[in-house]
Amino acid sequence: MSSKPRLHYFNGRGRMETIRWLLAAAGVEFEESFLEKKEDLTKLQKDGSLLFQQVPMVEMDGMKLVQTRAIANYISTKYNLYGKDLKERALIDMYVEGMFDLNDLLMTYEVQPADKKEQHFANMMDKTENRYFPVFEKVLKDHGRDFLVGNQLSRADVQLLEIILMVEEFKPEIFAKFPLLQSFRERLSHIPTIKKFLQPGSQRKPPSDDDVVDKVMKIFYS
Ligand code: P9H
Repeated sequence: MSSKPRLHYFNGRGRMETIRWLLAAAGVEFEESFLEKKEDLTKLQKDGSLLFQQVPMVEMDGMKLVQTRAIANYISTKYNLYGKDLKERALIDMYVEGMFDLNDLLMTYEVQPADKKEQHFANMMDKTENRYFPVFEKVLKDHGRDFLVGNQLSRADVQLLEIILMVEEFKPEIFAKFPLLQSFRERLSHIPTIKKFLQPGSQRKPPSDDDVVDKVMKIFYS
């Protein structure tokens, strides 16, 4: 039984991508079991591997962890990505919960029905440009350090970089308004563990194309 964490999800971003980012940023190698068909999900549901009959599920340290935020909390605490004290943790939690709310909009765009896509896109870009990015641009300005919280890398930095790169795929011109987010992106991309995860051939997943969306529909909605 290898001691590497084993991630159970489909071969795409969705709710597991943030977990992949946190493990990669912490320099932790992991293995993946991809759900390819509905039976792969029902098998896990039937053998009691999924507390709430849902994935993401991560097998690590003898546990079958479910619920994306719970998994992210465990990994962030174990690998010292959660700040140096309770106050830093409170700041990090506020920032990453905002990021999860934005990421929910970004990650569900691909699986939107055609007639809802345009409205969903307009809303997610409006929230990005007028609610979330102005907050993180100001935090970087006021804090004046390399990282969002304290003076060490935390999960807030990793999850912000994940979101910046996703938004860049949708609307790169948006960053003209956020110069500090741009320099943050550059700076974080040079951290060795993150640089490695950004290399072609890493376990980072590409945006979901129609094949992946079809597979998601078959696994979770048929
Ligand atoms: N609170 C895929 C792409 C983007 C966004 C979501 C789903 C929720 C957590 C089976 N799991 C389509 O909906 C697939 C969750 C976990 C939980 C699942 C069922 C989803 C998706 C697959 N559905 O944060 O972990 O919604 O297992 O029976 O509910 S992910």
